[in-house]
Amino acid sequence: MAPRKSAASSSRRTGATNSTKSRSAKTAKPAIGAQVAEFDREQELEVYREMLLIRRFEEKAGQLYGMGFIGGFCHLYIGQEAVVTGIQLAMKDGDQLITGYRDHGHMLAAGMSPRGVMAELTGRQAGYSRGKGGSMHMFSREKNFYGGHGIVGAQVPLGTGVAFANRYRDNGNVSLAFFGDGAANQGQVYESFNMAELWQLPVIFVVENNRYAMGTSVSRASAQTDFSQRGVSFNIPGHKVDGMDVRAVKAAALSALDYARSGKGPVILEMMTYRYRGHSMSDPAKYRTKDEVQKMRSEHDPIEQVKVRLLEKGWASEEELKAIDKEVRDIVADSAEFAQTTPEPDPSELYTDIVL
Ligand SMILES: Cc1ncc(C[n+]2csc(CCOP(=O)(O)OP(=O)(O)O)c2C)c(N)n1
Ligand SMILES: [Mg+2]
Repeated sequence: MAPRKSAASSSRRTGATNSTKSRSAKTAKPAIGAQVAEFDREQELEVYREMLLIRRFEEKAGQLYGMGFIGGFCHLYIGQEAVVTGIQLAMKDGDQLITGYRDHGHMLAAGMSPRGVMAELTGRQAGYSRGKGGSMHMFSREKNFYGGHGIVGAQVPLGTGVAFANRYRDNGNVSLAFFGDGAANQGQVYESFNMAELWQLPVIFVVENNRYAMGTSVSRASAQTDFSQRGVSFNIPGHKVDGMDVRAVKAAALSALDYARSGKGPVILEMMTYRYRGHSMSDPAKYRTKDEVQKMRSEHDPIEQVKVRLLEKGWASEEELKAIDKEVRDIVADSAEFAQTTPEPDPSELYTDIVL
């Protein structure tokens, strides 16, 4: 912990470190990305339940959107569940999450209530932003969830700022900033990389590479498609991880969190993942074939992988897994019922929490 403290006090005085310490000393990169965490029965069941909750919640949100209960934008996380679930397992109390607009899974993984999230989607007073933020704008200080951001890439400098505050306060926490392959081409991302490495900030940059930014594939939009290497010119170590395997995600996150927490600075984790649904509810997804989606679903589905392991090892029966599904569906049905029946904000709320 010593280097973190000394660099922190330096940045407190100057706003930056003038340290002449050789940054190339960091070339011994931690071997992250290739390992797979071994899960016992309880852990397999826990991730199965967690990922299923996200999936069923998102399916229900999609239905409610189609029925007209949810307005505005709504971006579903279906297919990407292993990323936030595996990372959350590796985090410690006090570590913070921040992401873009594809954020419902992150909120549930952070422990926010399904009722509160669903009620925000339907624009109700009991929602996390009192019904005035919607899908892309929810926060929970209690659960260390810093949003929910509709401006592509905006969460990256914000998450870096959260890491700066951790450093300044010397609280030992790490901030995790999630963003997409499209966002990874933005200038503000590289300004953040530079400052994070310069000041050795405790931040993990998680690139959720789901192969598309709206309707544009990675290869059409990116000169360098290996996002794990995007920090090379800043001397930030980066690792490519199978983001469909929750065990690989957890193992990579544990190593990266250790590294950042010990004061060595940021790490980039490129999570190779895939979204099954369109970019948002209004996207017919004509830029890719149905076969491509079907292949991912049948060969790499993050939840199915856990299910197969549980069954093959004899750690759970089909009936037990069905019972978990039922339990999860009940939680989601309850949140949907609540979100349709709880009151809308009072008209007097039109003028609160806004900047004119
Ligand atoms: C600054 C800015 N530019 C453009 C947009 C429109 N936009 C919304 S999402 C998106 C694509 C981002 O893709 P990616 O970062 O890969 O995230 P994903 O949607 O795949 O999770 C774009 C261009 C925006 N919201 N903000
Ligand atoms: Mg993307």
